Amino acid sequence: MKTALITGINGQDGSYLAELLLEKNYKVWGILKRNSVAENQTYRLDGIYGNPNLHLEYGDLTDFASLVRVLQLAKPMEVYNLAAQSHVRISFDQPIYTAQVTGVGTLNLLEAIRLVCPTSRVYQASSSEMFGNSIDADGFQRETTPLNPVSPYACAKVFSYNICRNYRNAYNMFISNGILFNHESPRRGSNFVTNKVAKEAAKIKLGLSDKLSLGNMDATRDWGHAKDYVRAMWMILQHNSADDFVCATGISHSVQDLVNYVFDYVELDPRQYVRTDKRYFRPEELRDLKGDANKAKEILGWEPEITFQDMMKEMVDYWLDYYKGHVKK
Ligand code: NAP
Ligand code: F7E
Repeated sequence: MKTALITGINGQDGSYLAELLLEKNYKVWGILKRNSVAENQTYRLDGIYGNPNLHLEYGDLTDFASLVRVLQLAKPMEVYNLAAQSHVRISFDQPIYTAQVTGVGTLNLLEAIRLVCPTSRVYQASSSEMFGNSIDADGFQRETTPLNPVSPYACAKVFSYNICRNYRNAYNMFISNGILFNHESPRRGSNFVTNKVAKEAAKIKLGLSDKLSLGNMDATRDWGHAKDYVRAMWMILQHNSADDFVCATGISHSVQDLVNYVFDYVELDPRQYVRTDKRYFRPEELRDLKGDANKAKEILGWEPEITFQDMMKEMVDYWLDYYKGHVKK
């Protein structure tokens, strides 16, 4: 039986990855950061909570000793480092905390792995945010595109990306970066733009709200579904050598396109409800993201399967059901 450890197991990606690994008959260990409301820690894990192959332990990326403790218990063959302060705009409000968790936290984990279980395979959740506003001449970002981060979050992710490559080369450890473009689902935090638009459009449709305030509507993103992207994480660690891979759909949409699509789906005119609000703009914006995932396709055989349109319908339907009282959240 294979054993995996997931940091950030109760996040969007961690919860889908845990489900995938349990289906593949792994023993799955997960690190939970303590929260005063215990239910908040596990609601995304409701479907697998109580599974005898799922083991949850308290720990924190900023607490080196807790990482050593969990690694000694779990003895994982694979470690997926998904924990992070992952919100880009909030990283401008909490830059030092973001650097400590999203940057130095990765180094804490690598050092703990080097000391406790140096042969474990490690997946690092790197991000398309690392490219900033660098774009290749053909309009895409790929593994060779220069990194030019434009937020404290992205700066921290660049540090993590580089320290992973350094540990791979210096200590001959199996450490791979997945450079993932935006990926979403009904489990996405509702302060990220896709789920915010889906949730608020559902509320407006049901007469529970009458406006939606957003920031920059011109930015474009390459949005895929989290289920496709956690499958990529697993495939990256099954490859015969450690390497870095971009995962993306290759199709990008503006925030305005997203709004138009969602409001069209719920048969409302967005011009009657959508406003811009300075609060949601960033001090420096990453304008356009569109990824070239050909390396992952050619070497791993990975391709996304769920379209942006089907994903957004799933998210809006989730919130419509939620506000009609059909789902417990
Ligand atoms: P998410 O929903 O925000 O989940 C982040 C997870 O990290 C949560 O479980 C959170 O726990 C945990 N965490 C936060 N601070 C921690 C700490 N100090 N110690 C231990 N755990 C901590 O993020 P996601 O969307 O699943 O993304 C997963 C990873 O991929 C993140 O590293 C993110 O930066 C990266 N990434 C995401 C995307 C994307 O589009 N989703 C794209 C590229 C890269 P609490 O919930 O209890 O705070
Ligand atoms: O913003 C614009 C905003 O917060 C997308 C994280 O998972 O993906 C995510 O980062 C775009 C930006 O995601 C609002 O300015 C407009 O241009 O959904 P988001 P993100 O910043 O792209 C990357 C790959 C990660 O690695 C991150 O961890 O939408 N936007 N109005 C807004 N964004 C938000 N959140 N809220 C608004 O009201």
